[in-house]
Amino acid sequence: MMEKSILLIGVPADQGSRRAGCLMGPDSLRTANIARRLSRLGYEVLDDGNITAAPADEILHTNPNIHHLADYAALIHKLDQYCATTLTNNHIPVFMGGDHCIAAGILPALARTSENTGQEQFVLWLDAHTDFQTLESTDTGNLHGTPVTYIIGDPSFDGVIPGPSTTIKPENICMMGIRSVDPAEQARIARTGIDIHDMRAIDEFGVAAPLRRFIDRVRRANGRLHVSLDVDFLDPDIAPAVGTTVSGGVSHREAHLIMEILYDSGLVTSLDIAELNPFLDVHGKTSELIVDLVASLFGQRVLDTQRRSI
Ligand code: EXY
Ligand code: MN
Ligand code: MN
Ligand code: MN
Repeated sequence: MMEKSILLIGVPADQGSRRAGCLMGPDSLRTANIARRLSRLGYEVLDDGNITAAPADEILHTNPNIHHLADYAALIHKLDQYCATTLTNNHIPVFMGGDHCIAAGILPALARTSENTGQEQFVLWLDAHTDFQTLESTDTGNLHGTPVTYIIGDPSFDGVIPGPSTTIKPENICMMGIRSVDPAEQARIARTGIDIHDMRAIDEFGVAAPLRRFIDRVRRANGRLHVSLDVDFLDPDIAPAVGTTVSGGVSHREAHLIMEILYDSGLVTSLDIAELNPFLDVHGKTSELIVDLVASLFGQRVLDTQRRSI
């Protein structure tokens, strides 16, 4: 199989919440030498620069808490267009965020590509949060709490901003690291069929068994697997550079094990890294940890340095 190259794309977006700083995420990962770490594993690594969306006129919503709706719509559209015109099967895109809103632009486009190749798109959502609020139910008005609702095609966006070109089936989403779910999200997400492994489940059963079950489902479906890595899925003690910290997160070793199992599966076709806010970091500690995890996702091993093709 042709060795795939890695395409780095910066998405310096931070309109998903009121706390600024995620727009520095892409350059922080570049400063942590993400390209060099991956090229040392034998990959050709291309950096396509940053994607930004011009702020449009404000779109107002009946929920007065919501802000930046127009920016959200512009970002989604720009990312969708980028994916449609630039991505090919020759490389693995690594989207460096930027707020988790970026997933709302990336995933519908990836799902469309998968559909065009007769494949199913699957998503491993690594996050402390379910990101399952609607425009009506959100009480913070922070749009980074809504991307999963958006990508499955929730009608709350109808008539407000353009919906996803192609939706992700809820049953094709597996969440790990969950430990902060709003009441409005709890009421709805249980009915969707999304495969959720919260921290209680991880404490009881670990990460390997549930992840391998999900990977087996992707393989049986001949699916394509996107990993949406929200940095706040990690414990804030090891990854403080996020705007919505929740204690009791995934450990360094659990995170590396997830990445190593994913690499061994050979099924990962794309990645986004979200919520990294270097303004909140301690001497680049979080950015360097994320780069190390990404290297594990692409085949870095302590003992076995032979890179198997992904
Ligand atoms: N559920 C809360 C809200 O809707 O504001 C917190 C969401 C945090 C979302 C971050 C990106 O993961
Ligand atoms: Mn955010
Ligand atoms: Mn998130
Ligand atoms: Mn989160």
